[in-house]
Amino acid sequence: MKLKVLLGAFLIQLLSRATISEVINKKFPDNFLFGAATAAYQIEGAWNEDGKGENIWDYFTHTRPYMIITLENGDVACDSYHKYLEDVAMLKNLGVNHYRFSLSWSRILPTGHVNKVNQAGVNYYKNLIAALKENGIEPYVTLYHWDLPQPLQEIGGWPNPLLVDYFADYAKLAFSLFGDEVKNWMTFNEPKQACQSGYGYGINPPGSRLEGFLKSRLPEFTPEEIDYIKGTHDFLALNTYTTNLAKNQDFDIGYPSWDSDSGVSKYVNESWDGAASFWLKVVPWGMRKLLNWVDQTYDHPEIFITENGFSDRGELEDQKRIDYYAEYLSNILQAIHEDGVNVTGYTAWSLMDNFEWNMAYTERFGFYYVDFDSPNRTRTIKKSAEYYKNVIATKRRGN
Ligand code: LGS
Repeated sequence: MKLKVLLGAFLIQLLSRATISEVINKKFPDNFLFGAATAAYQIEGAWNEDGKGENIWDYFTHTRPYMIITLENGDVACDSYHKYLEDVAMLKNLGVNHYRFSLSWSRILPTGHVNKVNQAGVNYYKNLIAALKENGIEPYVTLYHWDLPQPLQEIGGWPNPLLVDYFADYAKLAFSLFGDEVKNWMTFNEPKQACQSGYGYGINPPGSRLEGFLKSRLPEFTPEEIDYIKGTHDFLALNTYTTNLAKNQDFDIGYPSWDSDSGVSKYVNESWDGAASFWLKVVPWGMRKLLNWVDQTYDHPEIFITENGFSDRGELEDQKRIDYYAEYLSNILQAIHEDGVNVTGYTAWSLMDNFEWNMAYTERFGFYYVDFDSPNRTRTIKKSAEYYKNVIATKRRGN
């Protein structure tokens, strides 16, 4: 009996070793794209320079500083408005194929409306895009990463149906200004997160109160609208960081439920490793499971991972970040090679430490360390940048 158990354990060991080394040696497909991401409010700074209008994050952090853990804001952030050439050099050093960044709507249209274009803002993005192209880096542009022009909030914000037209006009303008150079566009970053944090928890702007509806507060699409949008996407953009377990609320074990309307409560396994962000547990197998779920639920779409990453407090020897990436990338490799999921790209969050919303500069996700105390926002390369560089160059998870 003992011998059997031992033999079993030995075989399992052999098997798992084989699988691990197989995965380590597996390559991403030749045309697989690696990139890094940021967002305008989190990095640009220059909040009121050169004609930029105020947006809801400017307004929120200035009028309710206590909503941000350190009372700080993105007024200067990484100062990328002035230092974008350094950003491009950092991207170039990583060897990324693409850079996902967002346009600040109010930098281009200070009032939110297309009748007043801020040429300095347009030039900023033209220059950034040109510098990226010169260095062989494809721009992947998000139109909306949570920073609505404040004047549009003053007419009611997103619940006002007029916003559909404002957004469409802004999007068309962006396509006409940058469309010759930019071939990959993303509409809204994490609409669910923006709705939930802005209108549900109220921790993000506009910060409305929890309203105690028992059913969905979202407007519903008409059958015509459903037909209209069907098939209009080219790929499915996926941001993912962690995994929760779900259970019937009756068996609550005390972990806070984030979805109390649904009767299901979420929890995590306390043995999972954590990051600096309280919600971020390291659950690499969750990546493979999620990719398979999306693949099956949405009829085998092209999936482009637009965010994935790990936070710490700012270590330069950031081994935990490296381990996170290695394990998550392994699971993507398995989803591609073993499960046939059509994942075509991966975008790490983030190029550099930046303004992490309510957590300000206390949670750092970057490949580059940013010194937010230095007036020129000095950037320093971290060990994980060297790791990612190698992943990109070899198309293997390495480590
Ligand atoms: O910086 C953001 C990253 C970091 O973690 C990025 O701007 C967002 O697009 C994205 O949401 N990011 C992110 N997401 C994790 C969200 C977890 C929220 C948990 C909230 C509990 C109250």
